[in-house]
Amino acid sequence: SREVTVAAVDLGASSGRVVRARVGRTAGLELTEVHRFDNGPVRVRDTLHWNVVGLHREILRGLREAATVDAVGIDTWAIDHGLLDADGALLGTPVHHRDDRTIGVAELVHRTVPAAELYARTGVQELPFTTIYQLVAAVGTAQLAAARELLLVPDLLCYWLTGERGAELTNASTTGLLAADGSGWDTDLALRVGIDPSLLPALRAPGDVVGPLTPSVAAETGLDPATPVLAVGSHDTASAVVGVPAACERFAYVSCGTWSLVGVELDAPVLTEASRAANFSNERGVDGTVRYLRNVMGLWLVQECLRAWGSPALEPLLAEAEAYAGPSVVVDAADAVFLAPDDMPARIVAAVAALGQPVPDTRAGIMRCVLDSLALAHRRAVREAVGLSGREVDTVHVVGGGARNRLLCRLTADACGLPVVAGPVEATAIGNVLVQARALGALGGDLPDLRAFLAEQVTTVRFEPRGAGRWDDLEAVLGR
Ligand code: ADP
Ligand code: LRH
Repeated sequence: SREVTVAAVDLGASSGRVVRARVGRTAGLELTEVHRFDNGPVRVRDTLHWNVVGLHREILRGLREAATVDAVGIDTWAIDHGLLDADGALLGTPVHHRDDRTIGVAELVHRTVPAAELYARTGVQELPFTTIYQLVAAVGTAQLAAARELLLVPDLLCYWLTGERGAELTNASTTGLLAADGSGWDTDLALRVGIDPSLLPALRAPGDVVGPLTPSVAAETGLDPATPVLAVGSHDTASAVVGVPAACERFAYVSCGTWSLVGVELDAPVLTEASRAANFSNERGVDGTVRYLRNVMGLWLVQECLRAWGSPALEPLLAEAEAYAGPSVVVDAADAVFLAPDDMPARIVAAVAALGQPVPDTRAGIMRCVLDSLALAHRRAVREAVGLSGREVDTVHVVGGGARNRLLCRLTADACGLPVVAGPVEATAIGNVLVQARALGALGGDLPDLRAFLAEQVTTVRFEPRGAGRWDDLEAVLGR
């Protein structure tokens, strides 16, 4: 049977990697991480940016390391974007969604288009930094006035490899400007909030060919200029959900990295008022699926505590948190108060105190509070996703860097009262690879077939749930 080799570029909010994968029914799935690099916000004159040119350079390096491949696919975090001028040049440096320019913008937009109407049209949860709000925040700037096209980050990086522009569908669904049924841009909505709909490029779907490499990219990477860049689930979460090694549809997922994205996979969006009130998003998945999920603050809380403490090693701290014998205390890990960088331990302690709980006074105590809070937030999101969608689940799959955090996986199993299957850590890169391999004809079938293939190729760790009593008490602390 056919066998292919592809390069998956997977950029998370904290690190990026280029993975070379050999895939085939007989060959199986053989992954080699050929290049890895840090990523994160860069503050320039009081604005948080992404270093996209630096990321492009790392991609070129990674592709050179990957050597001969049959195709390349790129996924990154969602929502953020670059603006191109009439010549196709990037205007300014893309802004990070954690920047404060969007504070108060959602409320402003809701005066023109009420939140309930926005949800009915786009099915997107309220996040203060959704693309629509970022664009409204930029109305009146010289930059937006000069802009002729908006490219989401993976589409921008694909454009720099190929010269071809477009908007991949899974990621487009995170902008708050795509119709909830995925049928196209909601141009009326854009016009009503003062965004020129001609900024929004033609849509493409996972598996589509973006184009061959430009001659200069081919020369710099040593790749054959005919190598196609393929659209994948360019939203990292879309690729991560493809990379969940689930045996059947009765699963919830926690795509656990800088963010925890928690939910279920559905055939159609849930646009009820209860769903809106619970702040669930209907993001478009690969093959027309819906990723019905909520954003939980995720390992950002851990990352920012470590940074505040001078970057001590994570694993010894997790061991101390596991042994921690102080009282269980929690914060609401879905709360936007934790969005911005800096002073994270102080913000967590303040939130613990505000809920009338005893304040942890050691690093281990704060770390334990963060992990208990994440587990509790995972439980709430899983239970609400099940309740609101009617999709029954019997397993919670944890994928991404968080699958390496055994304490968090165990707490998540306990809190949810369901077994957790942890891994693969690189589910996102794997989902990217699988969609490319299918487009090239090395794999066939639909998502269940891809997942069945995957389940045979990866090892996972299973955590059985233990008594849920403590979690009911913690749930009561948060109220709601
Ligand atoms: P993103 O895609 O958002 O950049 P990742 O999925 O790469 O995030 O996950 C990164 C996170 O994984 C880190 O912030 C860290 O909390 C966690 N992690 C990485 N290595 C380990 C480890 N050895 N033990 C526990 N957690 C880990
Ligand atoms: C995770 C992610 C998430 C978005 C956020 C901006 O990396 O793509 O799905 O909400 O980044």
